[in-house]
This record gives sequence, C-alpha cells and structure tokens, in this order.
Amino acid sequence: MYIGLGSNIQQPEQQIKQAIEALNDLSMTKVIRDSGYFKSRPMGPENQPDYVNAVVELNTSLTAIELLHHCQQIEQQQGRVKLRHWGERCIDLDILLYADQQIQTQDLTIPHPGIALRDFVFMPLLKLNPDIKISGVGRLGDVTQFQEKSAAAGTDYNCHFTGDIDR
Ligand code: PH2
Ligand code: MG
Ligand code: MG
Repeated sequence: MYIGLGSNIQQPEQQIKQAIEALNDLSMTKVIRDSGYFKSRPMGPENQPDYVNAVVELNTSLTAIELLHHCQQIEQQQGRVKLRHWGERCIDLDILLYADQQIQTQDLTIPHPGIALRDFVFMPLLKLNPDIKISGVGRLGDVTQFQEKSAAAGTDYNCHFTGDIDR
C-alpha cells in the first residue's frame, strides 16, 4: 500500500513526519519506507505557500476503507480545516494504491486518479518503486513525462527531492 502526504502550512516537514508516525502507530500497520521530502509549487490557487510532499509504503491488515477512515482521523488530529478547494492545508493523506485493488466508490478511488497527472505524487512514488504497474498508466519507470523534465531542470524542476525524513 502507498499513501501520499502533503502539507503547506504550520511547519510542513514536521506535519508530514508526525503523520507518518501516526500511520506507523495504527494497529496492524507498519510504515516500511518513505520517499523523503519533495518540494513543489501549489497546484490550484497560486496565492498559497509551496508544498512539501512525500509518499510512504506501508503494510497493513486494515481494509482500504478502514485505512481511509484512519487517514481522515489523523488529518483531524493534526487540526486540518478546509479553507478552499485545493487550498492550503496542514496535512493531507491520500491512499494512492492498495495492493492491486481497484476501488470506485463515493468516498474512495483506488488507484488514486492523480498519480500520473501530478508530479508531486508521481516523483516520490517512482522513487520508492519504479516497477509499480497501474492500468491505463503502465509501469511507472516507463512513464517519461515528468522524468525527462526533471532530469533536464535538476533542482530547478517544479517537484524535487529536498532531503530525508529523520525518523
Ligand atoms: N494538494 C492539493 C492541492 N495542491 N499542490 C501541491 N504542490 N502538492 C499537493 O499535495 C497539493 C497541491 C490538494 O490535495
Ligand atoms: Mg491530495
Ligand atoms: Mg485528500
């Protein structure tokens, strides 16, 4: 399972680290690896701070819907309030992949539809596992759009690695 994390207010790096610890503390759940911090400009309203994003891989016996509810609980615990659509938030947790399940309900779409559209999701996930295959997208390591831009621009690229998460 893979979860994407994002934050752009109230000490984003700290928020992400705290949410990863909360995920690791869930029953029957262990965070195995993390991507480290990636920084990117906001998608959506431009008058908000840059984002810090990360992706974690975890093992869990929770079902996808149970995991979703726990993610929402962690967002609440960290004090998330909805200000505006795609606006600033102290923490956002999105389930990206749940084993090889395909889920489409009101509350949950898995695989997350933004994976191949948002560099701030794609790049950290690619770093964790280029062999992931997603129907309609293919093998992540074979998707070249973001990788080519990133290789050309280095740390000038919109979404780039900024450091390891100390945990
Ligand atoms: N999340 C959003 C809206 N815009 N922009 C970046 N760079 N990173 C995000 O995680 C992000 C965003 C809503 O989930
Ligand atoms: Mg999101
Ligand atoms: Mg979300």
